[in-house]
Amino acid sequence: MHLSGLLSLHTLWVTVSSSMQHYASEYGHYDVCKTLMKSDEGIVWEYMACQPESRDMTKYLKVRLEPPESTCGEPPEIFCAMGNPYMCNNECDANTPELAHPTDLMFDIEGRNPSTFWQSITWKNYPTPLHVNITLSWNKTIELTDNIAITFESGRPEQMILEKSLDYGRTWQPYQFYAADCLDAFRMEPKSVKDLTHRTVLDIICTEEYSTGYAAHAKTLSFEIKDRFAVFAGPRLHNMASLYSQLDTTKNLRDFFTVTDVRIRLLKPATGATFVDEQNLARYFYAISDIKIHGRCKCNLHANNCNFDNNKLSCECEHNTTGPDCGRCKKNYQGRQWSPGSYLTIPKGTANICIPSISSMGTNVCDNELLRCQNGGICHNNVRCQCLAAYTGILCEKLKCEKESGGCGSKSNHGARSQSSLLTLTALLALTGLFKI
Ligand SMILES: *[C@@H]1O[C@H](CO)[C@@H](O)[C@H](O)[C@H]1NC(C)=O
Ligand SMILES: *[C@@H]1O[C@H](CO)[C@@H](O)[C@H](O)[C@H]1NC(C)=O
Ligand SMILES: *[C@@H]1O[C@H](CO)[C@@H](O)[C@H](O)[C@H]1NC(C)=O
Ligand SMILES: [Ca+2]
Repeated sequence: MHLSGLLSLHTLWVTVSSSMQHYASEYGHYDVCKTLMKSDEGIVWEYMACQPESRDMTKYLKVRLEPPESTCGEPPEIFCAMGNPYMCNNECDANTPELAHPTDLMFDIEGRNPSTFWQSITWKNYPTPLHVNITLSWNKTIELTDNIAITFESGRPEQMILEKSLDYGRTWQPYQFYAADCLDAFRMEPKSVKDLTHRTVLDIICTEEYSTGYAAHAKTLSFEIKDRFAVFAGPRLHNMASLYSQLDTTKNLRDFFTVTDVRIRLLKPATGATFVDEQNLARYFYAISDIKIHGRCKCNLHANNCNFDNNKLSCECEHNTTGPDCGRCKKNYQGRQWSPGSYLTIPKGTANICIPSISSMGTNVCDNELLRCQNGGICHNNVRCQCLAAYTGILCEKLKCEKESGGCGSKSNHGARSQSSLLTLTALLALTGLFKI
């Protein structure tokens, strides 16, 4: 055996042992794109659906305020102590580091005391509403994987809308409404995320749970991603496989957790009372000490790494895909239409790799090196794809119609299709002169 054989055997062993460890601990985690496998034809790559790990996404965002001059301290101004409207001797001064409250203090490491925070101008123009938009942009499609949590040092706002964009800030949709009184603020019935079911999980709700004003012990406002996951994966998210298969088949569900930007629309500060105290307007403002957003780069299940280079996140695409989200096939790999990887079949999914363009293909039906069999099918003697149980078609390109899921359309249609693929297969076999095998 020569050196390259030894080397690939070693790689095989390392890959197999690490992936075994991996699959034993977590079911369907999709963190490797390929492993070396032993087969009848020798050692070959096996390709799998893959995704980058979930991480703290606040490190990679850009923040923008509307109006831009919403941060306090330019010129310096006096504000009242939070929770004590009669102690109005605090100063915000943008040009004195100890007294400044810039936006980056929403994303620094917390845990120290006192906490560091961004602070808005005060409501000195009452009764003109104090509206501030905080827009967080990644310039990259990301998938949220945990609750968004916003910590207010000022008392939580009485009215707020969390919004998202999926198109780099061109259009916006609400994610959730927050108000001390939903009917009054937004003409919406108050709801809790706990009321959501399979049917209503994507409903946009107004909640009163996070707007109880000045209570010093309750500072956090949440957008509950995990409770929504739990509708599919169970209360302790023990059945992620069920969530993944739902994500695979339901585009709306996938898109719901996908964003390029998030916007916090602050509409009314905490007042803690029915009436605004016009003698002490310096007690009303917004202050945020921390924002938590966890997610992963959306790479269409074609990458397990996402890099941050030149201030920009991008997927390290595998499976011969390319683009910031691995959203298309590489040049010369357009032998069939691009498609995202699939979480199915669980636990390894299907890579749906891009295959070489037709011009560079030979004439047999399939070829292990060029991997024309799809969805995990294996090329048998270059004439036939051996498909996994759930797939059919010459190249295993079709999902088998499951009786219980209602089939792939009307029976007659299906019959006609499979008959025509049989004809194609026969024709192909005759053409390549392999009919006698
Ligand atoms: C905040 O953004 C919304 C759209 O998401 C826009 O309608 C509104 O005018 C903005 N508010 C401010 C203060 O710029
Ligand atoms: C966003 O990313 C693209 C590349 O994907 C780049 O051309 C563009 O300049 C970036 N925009 C901003 C505002 O950084
Ligand atoms: C992608 O193409 C390169 C050659 O450009 C090849 O070495 C590699 O194995 C291919 N990967 C996949 C997943 O097909
Ligand atoms: Ca902080």
